Amino acid sequence: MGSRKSVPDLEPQKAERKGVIMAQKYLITCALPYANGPVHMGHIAGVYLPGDIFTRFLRLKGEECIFICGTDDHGVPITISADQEKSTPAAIVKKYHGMQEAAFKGLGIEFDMFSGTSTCKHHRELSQEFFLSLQKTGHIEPRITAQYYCTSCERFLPDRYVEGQCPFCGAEDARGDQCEACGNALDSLKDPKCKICGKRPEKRKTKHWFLRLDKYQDLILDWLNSKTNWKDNVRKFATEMLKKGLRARSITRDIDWGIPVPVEGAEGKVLYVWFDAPIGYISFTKELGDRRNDPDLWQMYWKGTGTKLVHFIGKDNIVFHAVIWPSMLMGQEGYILPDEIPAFEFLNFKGDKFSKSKKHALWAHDYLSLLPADLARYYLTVVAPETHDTNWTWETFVIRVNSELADVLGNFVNRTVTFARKNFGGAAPEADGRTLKPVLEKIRAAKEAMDSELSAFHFKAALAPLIELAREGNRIFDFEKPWETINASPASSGATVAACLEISAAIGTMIFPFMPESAGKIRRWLGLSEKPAPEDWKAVGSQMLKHGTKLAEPEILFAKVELAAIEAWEEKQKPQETPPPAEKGPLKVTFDAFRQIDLRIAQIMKVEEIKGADKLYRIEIDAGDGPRTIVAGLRLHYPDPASLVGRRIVVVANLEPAKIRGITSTAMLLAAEHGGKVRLLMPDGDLPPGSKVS
Ligand code: B3M
Ligand code: ZN
Repeated sequence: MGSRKSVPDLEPQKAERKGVIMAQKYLITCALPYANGPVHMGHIAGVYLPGDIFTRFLRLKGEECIFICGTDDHGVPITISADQEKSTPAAIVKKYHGMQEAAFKGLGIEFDMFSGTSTCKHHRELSQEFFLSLQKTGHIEPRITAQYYCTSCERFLPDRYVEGQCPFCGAEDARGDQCEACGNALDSLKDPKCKICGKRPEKRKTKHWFLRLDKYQDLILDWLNSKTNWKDNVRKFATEMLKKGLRARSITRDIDWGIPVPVEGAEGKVLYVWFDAPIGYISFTKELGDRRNDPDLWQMYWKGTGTKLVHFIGKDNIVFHAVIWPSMLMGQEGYILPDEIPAFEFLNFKGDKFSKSKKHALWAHDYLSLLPADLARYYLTVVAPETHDTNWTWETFVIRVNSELADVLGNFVNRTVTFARKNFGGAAPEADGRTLKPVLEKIRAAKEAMDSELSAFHFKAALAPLIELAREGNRIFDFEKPWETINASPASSGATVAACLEISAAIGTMIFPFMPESAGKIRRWLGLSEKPAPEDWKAVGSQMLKHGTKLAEPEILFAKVELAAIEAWEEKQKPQETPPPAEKGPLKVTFDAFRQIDLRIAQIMKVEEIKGADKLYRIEIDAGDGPRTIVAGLRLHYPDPASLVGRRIVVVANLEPAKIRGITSTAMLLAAEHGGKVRLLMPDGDLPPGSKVS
């Protein structure tokens, strides 16, 4: 490996360009969201909505595609959230996976597969396979490196566990692995701090496995140079990384949540989350094959020559998808490479970045409790951060929804269908060529514009002609005044209405990728199937509606929204601040509160040292209700573990379990401290384990 010839994957790409491929199909993915929080409208705008619109559009045109996503369940983002929420990584993943899945569904974002990297049954094996085959060809190798280590927390501090100043741009809150401000990948920080305790960590030697990205420099460069049609931001980020020269990157971590590194000597280490996450795209495709009873499906897509692989991602994920992930794929046998990476910029919220920690966000599930999905889908398309950062404000949301959706699109369709039902016996009147011909021409022009713009990932520009078509419809309706001609010349009134119904049918079909629910309503009123099929797309621009088609009773397509009501709702959403304690001075605990603490006598059964933690013991106790485990910082104070065994001590037995060093501690022992000296509390006399302390 390493020589240009031996990379098989570049071949299909070349073949495709020559057009020798038979069955063209699309594999569309959206970045796997970390399962450590709900999704907000910034995520939706930049990744998931464009992915969904694009997939719906391709399906509408009859293209074969699969749309793959799922949660990114591993790595430090998850363990930090678990620490913060006093929970476990698995519980955090479960909670947010469910929330995210529901939010996507609520917004009409319909993946064929929404799995998760910790739950997909193919994922561990496939990730380890990737690792092993790269190792076999010399593209992964172990090295001893110095990593941040916090002596007070007694642990290594990978990635987000350490924060400090970025050595490149000077930003204050850079993380151990990446600076968000300048996008640089980091391995050292100025003025580093432990994220857990705030102390300054030291560097300690540890063994890690490195992906030899340096060996891919030329291959990636050649490949990127062939992507002349890619968006500027993608080319810019990727080529900048190449200009600095690709360097070997550590792809293992000292944490206990993730995929075990499948080699000897790597016990206790896991794969770096950015190594296993993109492999999820493949494992989830395998899972889709299981679900469809089609075990070859994944090969057809990932190794078949006719697949166009499209990754929808945010700009912060560019280097991973345009440089590192393709290198990982090139190092395997027979995989295709990304064909398109339409990365968006960021959507801000009211002028500031979305921020979970600062509680500055519009969460998708909150939005859905207030307003219909299609309004957000529309607004997020017209303010899409396609080429630069954009902004969600409720003021512009209200203006765009009311003046474009309600006043133009909704008004046009509603007045047309209502008038037709009332005056033409509940059915479509007869069209005439003179009125219909120019209308069909306009429809075809709008369709062509939408088609070519969406094919180039210009979502805003693809939607605009559809609103323009509704505007045109309103102009025709106003100019021809069918309500005036209905008595003197019902045929000419009918022809106007038939032309307007035709526009409505075209709009109802073409807006399906953008606003599927509204599209379904319009089509149903016009006697068409709610979900348009490829034949419907083909029919747009020739006459779609037959004379006499029964029309269903419409409801208001888009009700107007009110800024004041939204602001009042938002005010109610705000988390209630916990009131400050009424008086100063030490906290007083009521007797009832104190009685709730389950203090008991317990006996120490077993004491073990914890590898790599020189202050901690793993202690097994009997607290009268079966064995329990405690992780306690006693090692320096009781250096001989055997001296502790058999002692009776006092424990809190109803404390919430906490995970310390990968061990779940289910009780807390009581000890007293004076001048740095720590001594256990022990009962006076021979009380059996489980005795209540009061
Ligand atoms: N979870 C980063 C993110 O959510 C990461 C994406 C993985 S895509 C393979 O921004
Ligand atoms: Zn620390």
